[in-house]
Amino acid sequence: MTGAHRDNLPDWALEASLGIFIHWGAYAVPAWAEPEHVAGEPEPEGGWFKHSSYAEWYANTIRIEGSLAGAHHAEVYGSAPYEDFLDQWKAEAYDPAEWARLFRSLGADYVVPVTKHHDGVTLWDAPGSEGFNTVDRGPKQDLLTPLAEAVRAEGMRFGVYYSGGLDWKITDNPPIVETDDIWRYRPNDAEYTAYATAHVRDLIDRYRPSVLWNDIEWPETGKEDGSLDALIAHYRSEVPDGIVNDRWGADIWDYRTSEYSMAADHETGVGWEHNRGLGSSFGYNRVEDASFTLSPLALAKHYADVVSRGGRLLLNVGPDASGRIPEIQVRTLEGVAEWMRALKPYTAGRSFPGGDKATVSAEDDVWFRFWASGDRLVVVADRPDAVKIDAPGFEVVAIALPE
Ligand code: FUL
Repeated sequence: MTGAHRDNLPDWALEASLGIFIHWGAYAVPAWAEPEHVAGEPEPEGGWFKHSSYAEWYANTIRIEGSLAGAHHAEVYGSAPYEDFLDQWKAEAYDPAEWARLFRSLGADYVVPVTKHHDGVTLWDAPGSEGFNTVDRGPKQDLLTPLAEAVRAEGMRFGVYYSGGLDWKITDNPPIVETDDIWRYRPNDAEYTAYATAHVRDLIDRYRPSVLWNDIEWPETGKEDGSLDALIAHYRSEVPDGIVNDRWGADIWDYRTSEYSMAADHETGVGWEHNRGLGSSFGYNRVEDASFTLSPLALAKHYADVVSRGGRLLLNVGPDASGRIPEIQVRTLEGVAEWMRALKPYTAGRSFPGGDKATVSAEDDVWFRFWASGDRLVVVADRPDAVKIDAPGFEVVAIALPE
């Protein structure tokens, strides 16, 4: 193993097929975005950022002139600064053991909460974050420690998401209205590098995360002065079977990620990871109703599709400000939990493509996916009886989609 890449993913990551992402932050207080657009699909007129369906981008979207989010904010909150939401975020119903039971009921292998999103609020008392974290304000507690404990008590692994690239507490730039602005307005200086490095080091030392999931690259100074390499080396030595994602903007990654309809070319081999929300947002969006949310059947198909192509699904939940996972999301998760749990044993030991020694076919109107799991050929279909399977030497397991 080098610092930059693992030679192979550890067994647990190859066996895993389902992770749960959690985007929970001060943005859960307003919990508002236009839900119509799915990331990576053709941009709406006026651009993606102005109409972003990501509620966790609220602090940015409301600053874009003419945005509906801005109008919504003015109407409901007047000129109140985003920071007020941190104090209004009470987390009064936070019950990580209940979350963990729900995630486990789906057969999840690992859980990755956001520990600092682009708004800069840290969900623990990160070094140097005094006055802008959930211990000093709002929930008034380290939200990560009890979650790590609850997740591990249910036999799952615990990972962390950290926004190394964007931190709107630190920067004071115009809003991001086009993709290039992300790179233009990313803090890259030595001071921020030291700040972010100390945060991630603290996350490693306190929580020993199995997944280190950085977002929007890493500040340039850290790439150049060797401190990012040292940070990753520290992680490797502290958590030898931990894995690192591919969003550092450096030659550092153990596996590739894709998000909604973006970056599909990253989906190769076994062990990549696809992330998306149950609806079109990661953070809770109160505007999303069932029409914007994956149904149990749609989630089952999405999961089978990702698994059949060698990937893991990192499925996001967006709790509300009290800490409850909204009913609309719970309905889908509970509706498909039994089915996903039953599929689980057949998702391990995948080889991809599953079918180089098998032929699986059906009429066009039959939905099916298949893969090899050890010496089994697993077929998931809406009508398994209508699928022709020729798989000499394989034990065939045909599984019907849920109703
Ligand atoms: C993106 C972020 O900008 C989104 O808000 C979300 O966190 C997603 C997982 O990564 O790049």
